[in-house]
Amino acid sequence: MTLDTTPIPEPNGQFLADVIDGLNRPHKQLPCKYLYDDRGSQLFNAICELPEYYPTRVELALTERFAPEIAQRVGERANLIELGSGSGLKTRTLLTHLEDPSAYIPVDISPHELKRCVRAISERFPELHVEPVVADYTSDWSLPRLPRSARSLFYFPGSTIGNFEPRAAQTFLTQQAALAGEQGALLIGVDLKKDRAILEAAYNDRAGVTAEFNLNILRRINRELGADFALHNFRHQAVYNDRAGRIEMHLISEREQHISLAHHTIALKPGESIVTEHSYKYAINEFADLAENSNWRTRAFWADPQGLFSLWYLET
Ligand code: AVI
Repeated sequence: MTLDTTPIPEPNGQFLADVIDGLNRPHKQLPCKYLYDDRGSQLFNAICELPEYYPTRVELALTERFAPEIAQRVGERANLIELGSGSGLKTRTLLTHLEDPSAYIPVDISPHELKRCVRAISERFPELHVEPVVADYTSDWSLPRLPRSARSLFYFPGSTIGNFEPRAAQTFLTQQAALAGEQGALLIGVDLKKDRAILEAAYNDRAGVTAEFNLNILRRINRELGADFALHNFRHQAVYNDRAGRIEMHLISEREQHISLAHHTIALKPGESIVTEHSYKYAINEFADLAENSNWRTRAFWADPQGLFSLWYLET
């Protein structure tokens, strides 16, 4: 008899606990942060290029157009703290316009993404002090000792705030205000409420990239937690929930099925859904209230003429 000594990878305890918890709820759900393994991040980058997914394009145009005014408001020698590691055009546009920035501090949970970001920014701005921080910016984290600066400018683009439930959004923004301190500022991108047809098209693209991105969470659970989801038994669907003001991303079970996952069996009925993401949309007055209730003062905001997307400059 031979013993199979191939090591079985230790499943990530928190990931497993979150998946079991979510799939045992009356309305099944999975935390959207698990959409972003390497393939999920690549698919998300592809989503940002899609014709239907307007947020990236419109936010970039707003950033390019208003960067000189933003830079003037921020003033010289600010520390730029980006929540999530950017290295894309928006961050570069901002850094190009800021007057003599003291340091750039990208904060991200993925060391791999941070490395990519540091390389890209340092190549473009060789003189800039770059200080990456590996941390989950949605939980407790602290800033490293930074060069003395006139102001800390927090940067949270992409309407990622929309992926927080409203109460969690307020808690999160309040924490950032405390971290930013007295001279603190926040530049944040916020997706706006609009016609259902535009919203639903943005999350149900014709090329099927968002569907791939959504289904990939099941592939990840199979690979990392040893589950046996058959992806062809699920269908992607994104719908706008008018009352809640959010896009809801679902994986719909196409048939009755039983999934095994770490000594658990998950039963799904035909048509039953697993919610994988909420993406809240704000009216201008709703976000202004949220900011004010989170210890931020609105100094300026900008939106495109069609009212698709908004960019906000807030101070503590
Ligand atoms: C990252 N986040 C702001 C995106 C959004 O629009 O809520 C994630 C996304 N999900 C599907 N498409 C894009």
